[in-house]
Amino acid sequence: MRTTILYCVLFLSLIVSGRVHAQSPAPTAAQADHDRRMGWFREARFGMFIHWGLYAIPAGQWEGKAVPSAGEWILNSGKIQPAQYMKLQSQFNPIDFNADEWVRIAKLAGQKYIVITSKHHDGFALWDSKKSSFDVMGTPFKRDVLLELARACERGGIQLCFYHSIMDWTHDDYVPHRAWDPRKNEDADFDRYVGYMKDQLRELISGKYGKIGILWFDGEWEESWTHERGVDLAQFVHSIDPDIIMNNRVDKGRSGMAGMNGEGNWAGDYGTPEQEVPATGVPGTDWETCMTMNDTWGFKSDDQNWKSAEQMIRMLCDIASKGGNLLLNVGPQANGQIPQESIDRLMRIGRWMETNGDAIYGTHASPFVRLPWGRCTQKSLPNGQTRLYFHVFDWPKSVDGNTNALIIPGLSSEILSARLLGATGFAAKASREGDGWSITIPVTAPDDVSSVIAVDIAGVPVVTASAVRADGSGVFHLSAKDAELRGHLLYEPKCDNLGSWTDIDGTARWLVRLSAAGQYRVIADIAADPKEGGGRFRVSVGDAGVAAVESTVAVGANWCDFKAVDMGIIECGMGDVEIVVKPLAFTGIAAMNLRSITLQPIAK
Ligand code: H79
Repeated sequence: MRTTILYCVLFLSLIVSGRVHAQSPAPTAAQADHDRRMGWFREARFGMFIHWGLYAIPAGQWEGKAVPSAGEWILNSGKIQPAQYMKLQSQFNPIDFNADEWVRIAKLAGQKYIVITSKHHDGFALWDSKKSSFDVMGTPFKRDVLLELARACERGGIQLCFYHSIMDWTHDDYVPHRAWDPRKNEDADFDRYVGYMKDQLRELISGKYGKIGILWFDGEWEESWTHERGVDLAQFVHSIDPDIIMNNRVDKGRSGMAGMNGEGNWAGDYGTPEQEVPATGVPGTDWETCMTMNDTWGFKSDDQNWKSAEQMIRMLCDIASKGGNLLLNVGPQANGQIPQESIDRLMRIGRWMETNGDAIYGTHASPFVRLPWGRCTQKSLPNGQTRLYFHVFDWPKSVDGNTNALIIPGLSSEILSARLLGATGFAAKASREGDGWSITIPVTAPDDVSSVIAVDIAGVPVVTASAVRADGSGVFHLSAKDAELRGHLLYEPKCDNLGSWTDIDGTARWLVRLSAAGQYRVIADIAADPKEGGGRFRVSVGDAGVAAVESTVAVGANWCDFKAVDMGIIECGMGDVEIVVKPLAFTGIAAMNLRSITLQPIAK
């Protein structure tokens, strides 16, 4: 075993979030424009994604065989000839389609906007398009689905938005054609394709379908789509309606599925993490996580891998606490019905939103880096006070069976009032406790998924970082859940670890309070898949890495096969120090999964 001495230094800056409202410079015209467009979106926080098209007919099966991958990708994943796939048009007849019913479901769920696929990658137009015969009017159904939905949204007070794919697998002029497509790329005229796409978009945003909230572009990653084309398309859309929000996929700025833009000046109003929730929000950046309820966007008959309503409610709280929106997908069946499994979950989410919606709509990101029992969102009140919403996932256990308290660590601000959403009879009282507050709460949680306590404080929140303390034996347990994350890595609930650690600059950190000087053994609980993972990593004090221990990632059977790695011994003075974990080198796509770091005191 290699022994390394790591000297701990005092970590000085304790105040992590005073929410300093410094006098900021006047916004640029572009910034002001963006803020004006984004108003309703920031208020809404929760929307319904609808993936619906011809792919709902095969529903994941082609010629009797299940095609792996998402249902709407069947043409690509099943290597189906585009001409063959297009014949599905003659089978599209969703006699149970009822736009008012879809809107009713979205509203009951508490969703404020709908983003529906006007056109997905397969090129099929779900509206009456004068520019293409590959549209819904060429099906036996012959009804303008988008027009019916637009009317229903207008009646129901839901903001309608369109998902529109740039990539188009069936259009003659889109390149590149799929590799198995006999059409030659040389025969295609991509400029003509872009003209066609603009013509179709003009049909969608010129008023016939009401005022469209978002154009949600996708399929921008192929090399035929360029930054110049993205900027041009965004200008084109705004020349018709300057209020339309566009996601970042109109341009080339998105870096991977994490969905946020890399360095550069890109068109588009917001980032689009797909199937993941960022570890933290990015202050000053708008974003929206899009997420499926099972593992497909377009309906698949054999996908029963449903997330629970509990998971999705907590995901919504988590996202709001990081300043983002949740766009939750449904994939209606070929008959026009939203799967019952989706409806059941949306109704449960809706019941929660009915009581707790105030803690989601129009809120801003949490002023806390982390809270041991849940999440926080906030709203500025007109009188200069701030309302903090504490989303309690893990309700505290009553010590005596009669009284109970929620500890809010690190909140310096004065609490003026506290109340429990959805529990009219209970009067919550707040008193100072340690570096924060204690709030009286009922013995049992009003909602076993997440109960919300709304707290009004004077001014803007002043929060100090709350350091991890040693247990009774002097051992520090630094768990994945409690880490502050920077860069691309995620908390993964499945095996309770930090993972998707694909970013060499991605760090996990904990503030630790050492009440006495001494030596500590550093144990890291690590897993790595033998094919995909591996590399070296470091545990250090602060970011400089002057004082650090290093180890090779222990590779096991899979991503959840954890092994304890003894990294060596550190010597610490007393005080608050920040322990930082960072990968140094990868041998695969991600370095490791980290479940915990343990600091064990060495007896003198
Ligand atoms: O419409 C749903 C999916 O059909 C679609 N987006 C959601 C909203 C989707 N398209 N592709 N994918 C999902 C997965 C494809 C990912 C990749 Fe890539 C495209 C991997 C490489 C190219 C993402 C984009 C990562 C790098 C560029």
